[in-house]
Amino acid sequence: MESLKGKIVFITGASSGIGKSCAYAFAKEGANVIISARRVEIVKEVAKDIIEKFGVKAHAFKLDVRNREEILKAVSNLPEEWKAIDVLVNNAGLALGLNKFHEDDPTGWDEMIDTNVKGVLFVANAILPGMIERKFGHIINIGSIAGREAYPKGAVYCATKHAVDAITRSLRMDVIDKNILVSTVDSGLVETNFSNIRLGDPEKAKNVYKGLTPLTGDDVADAVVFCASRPAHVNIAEITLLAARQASATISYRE
Ligand code: 8X3
Repeated sequence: MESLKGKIVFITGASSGIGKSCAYAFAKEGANVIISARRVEIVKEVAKDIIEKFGVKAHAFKLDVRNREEILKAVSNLPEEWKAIDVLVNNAGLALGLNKFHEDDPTGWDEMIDTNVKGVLFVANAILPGMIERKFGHIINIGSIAGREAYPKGAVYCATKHAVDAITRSLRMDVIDKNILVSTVDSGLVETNFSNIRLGDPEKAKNVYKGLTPLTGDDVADAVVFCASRPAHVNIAEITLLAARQASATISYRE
Protein backbone atom coordinates (compact mmCIF):
# COMPACT_ATOMS: atom_id res chain seq x y z
CA MET A 1 0.00 0.00 0.00
CA GLU A 2 1.29 3.48 -0.93
CA SER A 3 1.12 5.91 1.95
CA LEU A 4 -1.70 8.44 1.96
CA LYS A 5 -0.03 10.38 4.74
CA GLY A 6 -0.18 14.10 4.13
CA LYS A 7 -2.19 13.75 0.89
CA ILE A 8 -5.09 16.11 0.38
CA VAL A 9 -8.38 14.35 -0.30
CA PHE A 10 -11.50 16.27 -1.27
CA ILE A 11 -14.80 14.47 -0.63
CA THR A 12 -18.25 15.70 -1.66
CA GLY A 13 -21.42 14.67 0.15
CA ALA A 14 -19.40 13.99 3.30
CA SER A 15 -22.12 14.70 5.87
CA SER A 16 -23.33 11.08 5.96
CA GLY A 17 -23.14 7.62 4.43
CA ILE A 18 -20.35 6.66 2.06
CA GLY A 19 -18.91 10.20 1.93
CA LYS A 20 -18.59 10.47 5.69
CA SER A 21 -17.08 6.98 5.88
CA CYS A 22 -14.53 8.01 3.23
CA ALA A 23 -13.57 11.07 5.26
CA TYR A 24 -12.82 8.88 8.30
CA ALA A 25 -11.11 6.15 6.26
CA PHE A 26 -8.71 8.57 4.54
CA ALA A 27 -8.01 10.44 7.80
CA LYS A 28 -7.22 7.12 9.46
CA GLU A 29 -4.49 6.64 6.83
CA GLY A 30 -3.04 10.05 7.67
CA ALA A 31 -4.56 12.03 4.79
CA ASN A 32 -5.80 15.58 5.30
CA VAL A 33 -9.42 15.84 4.23
CA ILE A 34 -11.53 18.54 2.67
CA ILE A 35 -15.11 17.64 3.39
CA SER A 36 -18.09 19.34 1.87
CA ALA A 37 -21.83 18.94 1.86
CA ARG A 38 -24.99 21.01 1.75
CA ARG A 39 -25.40 20.51 5.51
CA VAL A 40 -22.43 22.57 6.62
CA GLU A 41 -23.05 22.21 10.38
CA ILE A 42 -22.69 18.45 10.09
CA VAL A 43 -19.46 18.52 8.05
CA LYS A 44 -18.00 21.00 10.51
CA GLU A 45 -18.72 18.54 13.33
CA VAL A 46 -17.23 15.69 11.29
CA ALA A 47 -14.09 17.77 10.67
CA LYS A 48 -13.74 18.53 14.37
CA ASP A 49 -14.10 14.88 15.28
CA ILE A 50 -11.60 13.79 12.60
CA ILE A 51 -8.99 16.30 13.81
CA GLU A 52 -9.40 15.07 17.39
CA LYS A 53 -9.39 11.38 16.51
CA PHE A 54 -6.63 11.19 13.91
CA GLY A 55 -4.49 14.31 14.41
CA VAL A 56 -4.75 15.16 10.70
CA LYS A 57 -6.03 18.40 9.22
CA ALA A 58 -9.64 18.70 8.12
CA HIS A 59 -11.32 21.55 6.32
CA ALA A 60 -15.11 21.73 6.03
CA PHE A 61 -17.37 23.97 3.99
CA LYS A 62 -20.84 24.15 2.48
CA LEU A 63 -21.12 22.92 -1.07
CA ASP A 64 -24.11 22.20 -3.24
CA VAL A 65 -22.61 20.30 -6.18
CA ARG A 66 -25.54 21.35 -8.38
CA ASN A 67 -24.32 24.92 -8.27
CA ARG A 68 -21.37 25.50 -10.62
CA GLU A 69 -20.74 29.06 -9.48
CA GLU A 70 -20.61 27.94 -5.84
CA ILE A 71 -18.13 25.17 -6.71
CA LEU A 72 -15.81 27.45 -8.69
CA LYS A 73 -15.86 30.02 -5.90
CA ALA A 74 -15.27 27.42 -3.18
CA VAL A 75 -12.35 25.84 -5.04
CA SER A 76 -10.67 29.15 -5.90
CA ASN A 77 -11.17 30.38 -2.32
CA LEU A 78 -9.52 27.34 -0.78
CA PRO A 79 -6.77 28.39 1.64
CA GLU A 80 -3.31 28.01 0.11
CA GLU A 81 -2.45 24.93 2.20
CA TRP A 82 -5.54 23.12 0.81
CA LYS A 83 -5.16 23.94 -2.87
CA ALA A 84 -3.03 20.98 -3.99
CA ILE A 85 -5.77 18.36 -4.03
CA ASP A 86 -4.38 14.88 -4.68
CA VAL A 87 -7.57 12.84 -4.61
CA LEU A 88 -11.13 13.85 -5.43
CA VAL A 89 -13.90 11.55 -4.24
CA ASN A 90 -16.99 12.53 -6.21
CA ASN A 91 -19.53 11.06 -3.85
CA ALA A 92 -22.51 13.44 -3.55
CA GLY A 93 -25.54 11.74 -5.05
CA LEU A 94 -29.04 10.56 -4.35
CA ALA A 95 -32.09 8.70 -5.61
CA LEU A 96 -35.61 10.02 -5.35
CA GLY A 97 -38.49 7.60 -5.84
CA LEU A 98 -38.72 4.00 -7.00
CA ASN A 99 -41.64 3.96 -9.41
CA LYS A 100 -42.55 2.77 -12.87
CA PHE A 101 -41.51 5.46 -15.30
CA HIS A 102 -45.08 6.31 -16.34
CA GLU A 103 -46.18 6.53 -12.71
CA ASP A 104 -43.17 8.47 -11.45
CA ASP A 105 -43.26 12.09 -10.34
CA PRO A 106 -40.80 14.02 -12.53
CA THR A 107 -40.28 16.56 -9.74
CA GLY A 108 -37.26 14.63 -8.46
CA TRP A 109 -35.63 14.09 -11.85
CA ASP A 110 -33.83 17.42 -12.00
CA GLU A 111 -32.39 16.93 -8.52
CA MET A 112 -31.04 13.48 -9.39
CA ILE A 113 -29.62 14.54 -12.75
CA ASP A 114 -28.22 17.80 -11.39
CA THR A 115 -26.57 16.17 -8.37
CA ASN A 116 -25.47 12.79 -9.74
CA VAL A 117 -24.39 13.85 -13.22
CA LYS A 118 -23.83 17.58 -13.37
CA GLY A 119 -22.39 17.58 -9.84
CA VAL A 120 -19.72 15.05 -10.84
CA LEU A 121 -18.92 17.06 -13.98
CA PHE A 122 -18.81 20.47 -12.29
CA VAL A 123 -16.63 19.37 -9.37
CA ALA A 124 -14.19 17.50 -11.62
CA ASN A 125 -14.10 20.51 -13.95
CA ALA A 126 -13.18 22.81 -11.07
CA ILE A 127 -10.48 20.57 -9.62
CA LEU A 128 -8.85 19.10 -12.73
CA PRO A 129 -6.94 22.23 -13.86
CA GLY A 130 -4.93 22.18 -10.61
CA MET A 131 -4.25 18.45 -10.95
CA ILE A 132 -3.11 18.94 -14.55
CA GLU A 133 -0.82 21.80 -13.49
CA ARG A 134 0.68 19.71 -10.67
CA LYS A 135 0.91 16.68 -12.97
CA PHE A 136 -0.74 14.48 -10.38
CA GLY A 137 -4.22 13.53 -9.28
CA HIS A 138 -6.76 10.79 -8.77
CA ILE A 139 -10.48 11.17 -9.34
CA ILE A 140 -12.62 8.48 -7.77
CA ASN A 141 -16.27 8.57 -8.71
CA ILE A 142 -18.84 6.85 -6.55
CA GLY A 143 -20.98 5.04 -9.09
CA SER A 144 -23.44 2.25 -8.39
CA ILE A 145 -24.58 -1.17 -9.51
CA ALA A 146 -27.27 1.02 -11.11
CA GLY A 147 -24.54 2.22 -13.47
CA ARG A 148 -23.82 -1.34 -14.56
CA GLU A 149 -27.39 -2.65 -14.79
CA ALA A 150 -30.71 -1.00 -15.47
CA TYR A 151 -33.54 -2.20 -13.25
CA PRO A 152 -37.31 -1.68 -13.15
CA LYS A 153 -38.57 1.53 -11.55
CA GLY A 154 -35.12 3.06 -11.69
CA ALA A 155 -34.97 4.70 -15.14
CA VAL A 156 -33.71 8.08 -14.05
CA TYR A 157 -31.44 6.97 -11.20
CA CYS A 158 -29.95 4.20 -13.39
CA ALA A 159 -29.48 6.72 -16.21
CA THR A 160 -27.56 9.04 -13.89
CA LYS A 161 -25.27 6.26 -12.67
CA HIS A 162 -24.72 4.97 -16.24
CA ALA A 163 -23.70 8.56 -16.99
CA VAL A 164 -21.18 8.46 -14.13
CA ASP A 165 -19.71 5.31 -15.68
CA ALA A 166 -19.45 6.99 -19.11
CA ILE A 167 -17.89 10.12 -17.59
CA THR A 168 -15.36 7.98 -15.71
CA ARG A 169 -14.30 6.11 -18.84
CA SER A 170 -14.16 9.14 -21.15
CA LEU A 171 -12.30 11.24 -18.59
CA ARG A 172 -9.74 8.47 -18.07
CA MET A 173 -8.98 8.61 -21.81
CA ASP A 174 -8.82 12.41 -21.88
CA VAL A 175 -6.26 12.72 -19.05
CA ILE A 176 -4.19 9.64 -19.89
CA ASP A 177 -1.17 11.84 -20.68
CA LYS A 178 -1.51 13.94 -17.52
CA ASN A 179 -0.57 11.45 -14.81
CA ILE A 180 -4.14 11.58 -13.51
CA LEU A 181 -5.97 8.42 -12.56
CA VAL A 182 -9.72 8.00 -12.85
CA SER A 183 -11.60 5.23 -11.07
CA THR A 184 -15.15 4.29 -10.19
CA VAL A 185 -16.37 2.41 -7.13
CA ASP A 186 -19.81 0.94 -7.73
CA SER A 187 -21.78 -0.70 -4.98
CA GLY A 188 -25.04 -2.53 -4.55
CA LEU A 189 -26.97 -2.69 -1.30
CA VAL A 190 -25.33 -0.28 1.14
CA GLU A 191 -27.36 0.63 4.21
CA THR A 192 -27.09 4.39 4.65
CA ASN A 193 -29.71 7.10 4.53
CA PHE A 194 -30.01 6.35 0.78
CA SER A 195 -33.25 4.37 0.89
CA ASN A 196 -34.85 6.71 3.45
CA ILE A 197 -34.29 9.58 1.04
CA ARG A 198 -35.33 7.53 -1.98
CA LEU A 199 -38.53 6.11 -0.49
CA GLY A 200 -39.37 8.76 2.09
CA ASP A 201 -40.56 6.05 4.48
CA PRO A 202 -38.32 4.46 7.15
CA GLU A 203 -40.32 1.18 7.16
CA LYS A 204 -40.02 0.73 3.39
CA ALA A 205 -36.35 1.74 3.62
CA LYS A 206 -35.67 -0.97 6.20
CA ASN A 207 -37.28 -3.57 3.94
CA VAL A 208 -34.74 -2.87 1.18
CA TYR A 209 -32.09 -4.57 3.38
CA LYS A 210 -34.36 -7.14 5.02
CA GLY A 211 -33.12 -10.72 5.33
CA LEU A 212 -29.52 -10.04 4.38
CA THR A 213 -26.53 -8.16 5.70
CA PRO A 214 -26.04 -5.11 3.53
CA LEU A 215 -22.75 -3.33 2.92
CA THR A 216 -21.93 -0.37 5.10
CA GLY A 217 -20.50 2.98 4.11
CA ASP A 218 -17.24 1.79 5.69
CA ASP A 219 -17.10 -1.23 3.34
CA VAL A 220 -17.30 1.10 0.36
CA ALA A 221 -14.78 3.51 1.89
CA ASP A 222 -12.33 0.58 2.22
CA ALA A 223 -12.54 0.07 -1.54
CA VAL A 224 -12.10 3.79 -2.21
CA VAL A 225 -9.00 3.92 -0.02
CA PHE A 226 -7.71 0.78 -1.77
CA CYS A 227 -8.03 2.54 -5.16
CA ALA A 228 -6.23 5.60 -3.85
CA SER A 229 -3.34 3.72 -2.28
CA ARG A 230 -2.03 1.47 -5.09
CA PRO A 231 1.55 1.86 -6.31
CA ALA A 232 2.04 4.67 -8.84
CA HIS A 233 1.99 2.30 -11.85
CA VAL A 234 -1.43 0.81 -10.96
CA ASN A 235 -4.88 2.19 -11.72
CA ILE A 236 -7.94 0.44 -10.39
CA ALA A 237 -10.34 1.35 -13.18
CA GLU A 238 -13.42 0.02 -11.45
CA ILE A 239 -14.55 -1.89 -8.42
CA THR A 240 -18.02 -3.38 -8.05
CA LEU A 241 -19.02 -4.32 -4.50
CA LEU A 242 -22.09 -6.32 -3.66
CA ALA A 243 -23.44 -7.56 -0.37
CA ALA A 244 -22.48 -11.23 0.02
CA ARG A 245 -26.07 -12.35 -0.58
CA GLN A 246 -26.61 -10.06 -3.55
CA ALA A 247 -26.01 -11.48 -7.04
CA SER A 248 -27.14 -8.51 -9.11
CA ALA A 249 -29.14 -5.29 -8.81
CA THR A 250 -32.37 -7.29 -8.69
CA ILE A 251 -31.36 -10.72 -7.38
CA SER A 252 -30.63 -11.18 -3.69
CA TYR A 253 -30.95 -14.14 -1.38
CA ARG A 254 -32.84 -13.22 1.76
CA GLU A 255 -33.44 -15.36 4.83
C1 8X3 B 1 -27.56 2.30 -4.85
C2 8X3 B 1 -27.70 0.89 -5.15
O1 8X3 B 1 -29.21 -0.98 -6.07
O2 8X3 B 1 -30.32 0.91 -5.01
O3 8X3 B 1 -26.81 3.00 -5.77
O4 8X3 B 1 -29.33 1.15 -7.16
S1 8X3 B 1 -29.20 0.50 -5.87
